[in-house]
Amino acid sequence: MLSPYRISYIIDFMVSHIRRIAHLDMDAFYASVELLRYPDLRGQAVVIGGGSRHTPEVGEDGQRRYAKLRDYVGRGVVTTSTYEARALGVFSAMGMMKAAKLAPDAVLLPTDFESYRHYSRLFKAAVASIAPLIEDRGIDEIYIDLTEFNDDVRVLAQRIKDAVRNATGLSCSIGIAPNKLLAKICSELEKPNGLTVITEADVAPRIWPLRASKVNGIGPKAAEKLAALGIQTIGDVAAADPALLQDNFGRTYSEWLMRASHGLDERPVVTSSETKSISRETTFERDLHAKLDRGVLTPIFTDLCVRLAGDLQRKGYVARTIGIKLRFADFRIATRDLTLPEATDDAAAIRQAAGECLRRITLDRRLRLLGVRASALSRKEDVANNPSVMQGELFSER
Ligand code: DCP
Ligand code: MG
Repeated sequence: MLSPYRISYIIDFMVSHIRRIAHLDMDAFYASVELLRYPDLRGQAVVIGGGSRHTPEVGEDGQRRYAKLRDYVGRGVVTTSTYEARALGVFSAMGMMKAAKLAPDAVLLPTDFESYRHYSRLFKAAVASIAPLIEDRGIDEIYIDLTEFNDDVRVLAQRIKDAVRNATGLSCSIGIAPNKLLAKICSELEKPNGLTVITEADVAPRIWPLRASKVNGIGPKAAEKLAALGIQTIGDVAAADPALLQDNFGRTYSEWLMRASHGLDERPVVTSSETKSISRETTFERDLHAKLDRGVLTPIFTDLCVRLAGDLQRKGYVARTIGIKLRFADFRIATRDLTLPEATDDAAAIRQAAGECLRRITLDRRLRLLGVRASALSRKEDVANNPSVMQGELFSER
C-alpha cells in the first residue's frame, strides 16, 4: 500500500514541475590542493593536519623531504586524507597518533587555509560561469539549481566538472536529484570524480539500502538512537512505525525523518545574492482542526508571529512579504503570501498579514503544521536611511 508520503510525492510530482538540483563536493579537497603543489606525492597516502613544523624541506640534493606520519607526536587530528590513505583506514577527525598506527608511511603535510580558500573561490567562480544559481555551503561544497536548463543533465554536469578541472586542476563529485537532500546523498555515491543522477524512482533501490546517517540531518546521536530501535538504513526509517518514531524523537523531528527517508525535501536553493527569508514553524502534538481547535490554534499562530518579529528585530531586518505555510494531516502543503506596502518587523503587522494569508486557504482538513515566514528582507538601517525602500509601494502608486 502507498504510504501518505508516497502519495504526497506523487501528487507533488503531478502538480508541480520537478526540480533538478545538483550537489557538488570537491574530492579530498585540502589534500588535492596540496597535491597540486607537490605533484610527486600523487598516488601516495597523504594526511593533512600537521602544523607548520611539518612543512617539507628541500635537502642539499634538491630533493624534497616530507614528514612521515610515524614520526608525529602530539594530540592533533587528521583534517583530511588522500583516498590512498583512506584505503588504510585514515579519515577526517581521527587522532593523528591513531592514524600513524594504521599508516606509518603516510606523508604528513601542514594545513594551509589560505590556499584552500583560494581554490574554493576558483571552483565556485567556474561553476557560476555555467550555472549561476548557487547556494554556498562551505569551503568545498555547493548546491546548484539546474531546473531551468534544457540540456541533458549529465551533459550539463560533465560541463561543470570540466570547468572546475580547467580552473583548478581538481576533481569533484556531483549528485543530481529532485531536491537538496537527495542530491547531497547522491554526490557521495560515486566519489571520487563521481557523476550520479537519481530520480524519485531510484529512492527505493538506491537510497533505502544506505545507512540512516547518510542523511544530512541524522547526526551521530540520532543514528545511535535509531540503531537502538533496530533502525539501521534509510529504508528502515521509511518502514518504521510513525508512532514509534514520534515517541522517541518528538513530532517535529519524527515527521522530518519520515519525509526525509522517503526522499522528500522542499527547501529551495538559496543563492547569496537574494536576501534570505526568516521563518518560524511548529508541528502540533496532535492534528488540529482549524475551526474546532480555534482556541488552541489562535494563540499558537500569534505566538509564531511574535517570535518571528523578535527574530527580525534581533537580526536587524524588516520584511516586505509575509507568508504562511500549512501542512495538512494528509501531508499536502499549502502556502500563501502577501506583500505589504511597507517593510515591517512589527508583531501586530505580521500577525495581521499572516491572518489575511490564512483566510485565503480553505481550511477543511486537520492541520499538522503551521509556519509563518518573512521574506523580501532589507536591513532596517538601510530602510531608515532611505525611506523610499520602506514606502516603495506608496510612492510608486502615485
Ligand atoms: N574537513 C575538516 N574537518 C573534518 C572534515 C573535513 O577540516 N572533520 C575539511 C577538510 C576537507 C574539507 O573540509 O578537505 C572538505 O570536507 P569533506 O567532508 O568534503 O572531505 P573531503 O573533501 O576531504 O573528501 P571527500 O572526497 O570525501 O569529499
Ligand atoms: Mg569534499
